[in-house]
Amino acid sequence: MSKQSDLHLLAPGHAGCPGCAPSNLLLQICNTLGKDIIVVNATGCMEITTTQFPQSAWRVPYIHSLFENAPAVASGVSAALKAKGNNHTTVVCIGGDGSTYDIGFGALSGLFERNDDVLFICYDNENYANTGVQKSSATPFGAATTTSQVGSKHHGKERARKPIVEIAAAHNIPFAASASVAFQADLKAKLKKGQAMKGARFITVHAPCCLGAGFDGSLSIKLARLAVQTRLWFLFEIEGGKLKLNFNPKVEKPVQEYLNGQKRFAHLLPPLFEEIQAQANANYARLLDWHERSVPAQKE
Ligand SMILES: Cc1ncc(C[n+]2csc(CCOP(=O)(O)OP(=O)(O)O)c2C)c(N)n1
Repeated sequence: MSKQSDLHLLAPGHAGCPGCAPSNLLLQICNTLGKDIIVVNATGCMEITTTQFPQSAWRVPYIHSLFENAPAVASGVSAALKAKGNNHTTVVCIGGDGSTYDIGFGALSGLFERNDDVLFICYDNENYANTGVQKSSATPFGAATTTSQVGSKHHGKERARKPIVEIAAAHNIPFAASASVAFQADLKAKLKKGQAMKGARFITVHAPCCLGAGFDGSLSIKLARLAVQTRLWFLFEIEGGKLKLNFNPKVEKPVQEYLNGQKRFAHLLPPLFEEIQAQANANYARLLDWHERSVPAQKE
C-alpha cells in the first residue's frame, strides 16, 4: 500500500529549511491543482531546494527558467499547448517576490498585457532568500535585510512594499488575488478558481521566510496567520475592477504581535511601531472602502 507522502505531487526530501512556508505552499499548490499542470519556475529557493541534480521533488512536468524570462517561457508553453489543441492542461508559473515584483516583472507585465493563458503564483517570502536575504520591493517597511541595514541613520527598509496585486489588476487581467499560506481553505479556493479561468491569472501568497526574517520554522504558519490578523497582509481578490476582501480584520490586533517574534524587526522602537500600525490601518481602510464600493450588499 502506498504511503500518504507517495500521493503528494511534491515529494518529501527536498532541501527547504525545516518549517519553510514557501515549501509548504508548493505542496498545497501541487496537491490542489492536480497532475494536469506544467510548472514553469523562476530561479530562487523553490527551484534550488527542489531540483538538486540528479534528483527532483516534482511529480508534475517542470521547467526551470531565468528570472527575466520565466513568464515568457510560460507564455510559450501555453501557446504550444493551444497549437496542439490541448485546452485542459494548466500552465502554472511560479516565482518568488524577487522574481515577481522586481527581476522578472517586465516579462510578467508583458504576459498580463497579452492576457496569456497562464496561472502565475508568487510565493512572497519578502526577500531574496536564496542569495543571502537582500531586500526586495516586497520587503516590508522597517525590516532589516543585508541591503536594508540598521544603524544610527537607518532603521531597515525605508519604503513600504509595492501593491503588487493592484499593479497586476491594473493590467485589466481576469483575476488578481492575495492569499496566505496559513489560510488554506481560502488559498485552495483561489487556486481552484484561478485554474478554472482562462487568460492571465495572478495570485500572490504570503509565505514568510524563517531564515530571512529570523524566527523558528515551527512558527511559520502562526506568524503568517498573525500577519493577516494584524492587517499587515490581506486576503482579497480583484475581478473586473471589483475587490472582495475574503477576510475582514475588523478588530485591530496590534502589529507588535506579529513583529515582535522576528529578528528582522528587533531594532524597532515605539515611534516606528506607531508608523507601521498607521500604515496597516490605512491599507485596511483603503481595501475595505474598495470592497464596500464593489460589493454593496455585503456592507455591514
Ligand atoms: C538576473 C539575475 N539577477 C540576480 C540573480 C541572483 N539571484 C539568484 S536567486 C536570487 C534571489 C531571488 O529572490 P526571490 O525571487 O524572492 O526568491 P527566493 O530566493 O526568496 O526564493 C537572486 C537575486 C540571478 N540569478 N539572475
